Amino acid sequence: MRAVHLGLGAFHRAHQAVYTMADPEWGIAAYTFRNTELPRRLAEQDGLYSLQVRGDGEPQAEIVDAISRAHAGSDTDQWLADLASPDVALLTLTITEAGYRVSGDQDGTAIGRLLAGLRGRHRAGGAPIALVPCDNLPGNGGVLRRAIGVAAQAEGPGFRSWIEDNVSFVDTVVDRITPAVTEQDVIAAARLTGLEDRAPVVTEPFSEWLLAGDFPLGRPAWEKSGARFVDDLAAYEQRKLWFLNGAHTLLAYAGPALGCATVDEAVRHPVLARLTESWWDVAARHAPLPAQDLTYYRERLLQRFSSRGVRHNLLQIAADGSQKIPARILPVLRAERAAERMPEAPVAALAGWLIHLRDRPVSDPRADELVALARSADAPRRVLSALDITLADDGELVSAVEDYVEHLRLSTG
Ligand code: CS2
Repeated sequence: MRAVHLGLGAFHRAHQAVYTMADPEWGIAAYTFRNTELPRRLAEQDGLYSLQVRGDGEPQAEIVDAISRAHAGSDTDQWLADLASPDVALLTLTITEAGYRVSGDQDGTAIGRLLAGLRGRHRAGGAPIALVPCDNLPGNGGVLRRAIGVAAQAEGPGFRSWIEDNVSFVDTVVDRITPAVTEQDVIAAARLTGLEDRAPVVTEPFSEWLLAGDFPLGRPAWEKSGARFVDDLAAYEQRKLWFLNGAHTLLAYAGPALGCATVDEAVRHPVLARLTESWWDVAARHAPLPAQDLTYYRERLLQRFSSRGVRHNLLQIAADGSQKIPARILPVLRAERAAERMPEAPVAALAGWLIHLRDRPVSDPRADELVALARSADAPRRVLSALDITLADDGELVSAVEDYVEHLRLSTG
C-alpha cells in the first residue's frame, strides 16, 4: 500500500482507483470523513466493488481491486500512521470544491486532517510526499498549497519550511461523470455480476486525467490507463471547467426552472439545448484552444450529456454553487462584460441560481447567508455581491439577471 486517498466517494472509485488498478505494485488506503457505512461495506468485501460502465449499449461491469483498505473518518490513528509512513508516496484528494475553504477552526475539516497528517510525517522523519487534489478548481494544486499554507500559519518554522521543500502539490484536471449511486444501481450490479455488491459504482465510458507536477517518491503507472502528464494544464482546465462543468451548472439552475430533473432530460429540452450551445459559443471566444478541438470537444460533451446510461441528477450538481460558479461561469462572464457584451447563458445560470437559493433545498457552505440574501429585497445585486463585488456594481448585469428571473418564472407558467 503506497497511496492514500481522502474523500472516498463514487468519483474516486470510478476514476483514480481505476487508473491505479493497472499498476499492481500500488494499493490505496482510502479514507472518508463523512460516511461510515461505505468503508464498512467495502471492508466486508475486501475492498472490492463493481464498476458499471454505462454508455449507449449494454452496460459493462468490472471488478475494481485497487483499494487495499477503507477507513471511516474516525480512524484517526490509522490515518496518522499511514501519512507518517515513508512507504506512502502520495495522497490523492476528492474533498469537493468546498473542502479547500480555510475557515477559522480546522478541526475535523479535510485541510485540518491533512495538516495533522503532514505534521506527523515531518516528525516521523519527513519523507517527501506528493499531494494530488482531484477536485474541479482552477489550479487545484496551488489552491491546496495556499489552503495548507494558511492553516499552517501558527505552526513552527521548521515544519513550515519542511512543507515548502518536501511536499509536492500536483495540478490535475479530472473528468468522469459519476452520479451518486441509487438502490436500482445496487440491484443492477447484482444482476450484471452475479455477486452481491453493497458498494457498486456507476459511471460513463469516458474518462480523462491530466496531471502536472512532481512525484518525489514515484507514482503508479497511471499512463497505462490513459492518464497524461503535461507541463501546463491551463488550457485543458478551462476546457473542462467552462465547457463541461459550466454547462452542468447552467443546466442545474436553469433546468429545474423549466421542469427538468436530470442532465439528459435537460439537453433534450429545446430552450436548454439552445442555452447550452450559446454558453459554449460564448466560452469558446475566451478559450485558448484551436476551434477544431473545441468543436470536437463540444460534440463529445453533447453525446455524454444526452446518454441515458447515467442519469445525472441536476439537484446533485446544484450543490455548492458559491464554490462552483466562480470557477465555471464567472471568468467567461467577466471577459464578456469587459468587452461590453451581455451574454444570455451566464445570465440564465445566475438567474436560475437565485431561484434555486430562494425556492429549493440548498446545500452550500454559505447556504444561510445566501438564502437570506436571495429572499431579501434587491436580491440579484446582493447575491451577486456575495460572489464578486465588481459584478454587483455592474448595474446592467444586475438588471439583466433580475429580468431573467422573471423570464424563467413566466416560462414555468
Ligand atoms: C458536476 C461534476 O456535480 C458537479 O458539479 O459538474 O461532478 C462533473 O460531473 C464532473 O466534474 C465530471 O468529470
